[in-house]
Amino acid sequence: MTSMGYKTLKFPKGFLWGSAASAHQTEGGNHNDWTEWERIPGKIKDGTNSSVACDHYHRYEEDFDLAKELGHQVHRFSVEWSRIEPDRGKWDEREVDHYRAVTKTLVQRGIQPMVTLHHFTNPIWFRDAGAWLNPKSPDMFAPYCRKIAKALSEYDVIWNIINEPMNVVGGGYLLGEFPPGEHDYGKALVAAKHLLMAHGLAAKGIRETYDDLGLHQPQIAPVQVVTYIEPYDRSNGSDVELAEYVDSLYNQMWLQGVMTASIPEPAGDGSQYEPLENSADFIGVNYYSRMRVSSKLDFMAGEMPPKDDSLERCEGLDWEVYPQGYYPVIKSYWDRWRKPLFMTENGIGTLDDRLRCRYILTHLQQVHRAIQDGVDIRGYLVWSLTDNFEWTDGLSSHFGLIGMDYSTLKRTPRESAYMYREIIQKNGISGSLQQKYLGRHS
Ligand code: IFM
Repeated sequence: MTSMGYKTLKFPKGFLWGSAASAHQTEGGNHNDWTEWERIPGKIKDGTNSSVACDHYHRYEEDFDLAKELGHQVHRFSVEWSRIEPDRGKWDEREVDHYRAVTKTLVQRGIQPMVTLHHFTNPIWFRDAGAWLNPKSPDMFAPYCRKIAKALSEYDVIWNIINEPMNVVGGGYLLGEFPPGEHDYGKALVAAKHLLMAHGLAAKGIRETYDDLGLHQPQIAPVQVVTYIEPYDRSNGSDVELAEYVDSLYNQMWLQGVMTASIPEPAGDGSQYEPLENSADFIGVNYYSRMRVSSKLDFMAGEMPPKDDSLERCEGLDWEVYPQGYYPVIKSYWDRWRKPLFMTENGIGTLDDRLRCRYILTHLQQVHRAIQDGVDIRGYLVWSLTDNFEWTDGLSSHFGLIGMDYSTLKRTPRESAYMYREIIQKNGISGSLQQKYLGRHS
């Protein structure tokens, strides 16, 4: 059926729809390396911090009631390592119970839990031990992963291990915008190597934990942030070369390590790392925008060419809205690895909710196109369920399907949340919905 030229877009049976969030951005009351980073003047652009955030730690039932009402079938959240292991080797069992209750609450509402074990934040003791620069960091991370795998094993969880490792690397060790605030290419590569090893050891630990418990193996996935990278000037060979280099470093290297069970150059020497074997049942893909790079600028220092003014933007972060980059990044992962994909994050920070509707629809059109072309995509998650603490942008960024009044903590679903519910209910996007939000088809 068509409506003003738009085709109804049907998604495969069993396709999972939902949203994603993380502990530090929503819970409030954490004490980790980011908490201390936020207190340093100038680190968070609007001067806010995550001390209360959405108070999700106490209000997760309310949030999951809303997710259910909005039709969500899967919810991706993270466990906060610093709560579980506040000192090395010391476990806080009450916090373990807390995340058991969080997971159970989702399951009771018929929502599939997808659990991330590391979403940017580190316990203070881990930071003080040198964090991801410490050669022992993968071994320090692994016991916590086993602990949580066992604690949540009764709930049929899908496991993500480390969220966007290359943003941990880029933000923390190259651009210096995340803790520990380094600007050092060599250190960035060391961190990338240790994050890769940490993924492998964690996956192995989860698999062994399930085996020991006599349970079926769960689904485990790396979650990669992937940006569509383009040369600023296509006719300039140096720009083209730089774009290829940045793509290989930022979008490909880490994942290549997971998929080939090795530590690829330049983070390593290409040698095999056995724990990485069988550490990806699917690939989690987080996509937001494109990035243009120019050889006339110092990319490693974060210098970027001007944005395209004809494109709409994400507030604060100033990312270009670029749905046409989604299909090629999806397709390139599929062509290279032939592994199922899950769109684990996609969304926009804006108070213009009509823009959020357009953003979701135009990106889903690309996901649908990839599925039509044979890519095995298992689901799609909007970032995020509610507005939350957006790292360097603090509380002034609005990624939520549900708006948050931080003075009262009142949650109010936006129009986009209801538009998304209609898509979920139909497991598809009608022509009239596209016409309503995107206007007449050209
Ligand atoms: O808020 C972040 C999230 O923590 C990781 N992926 C990108 C989102 C938007 O910046």
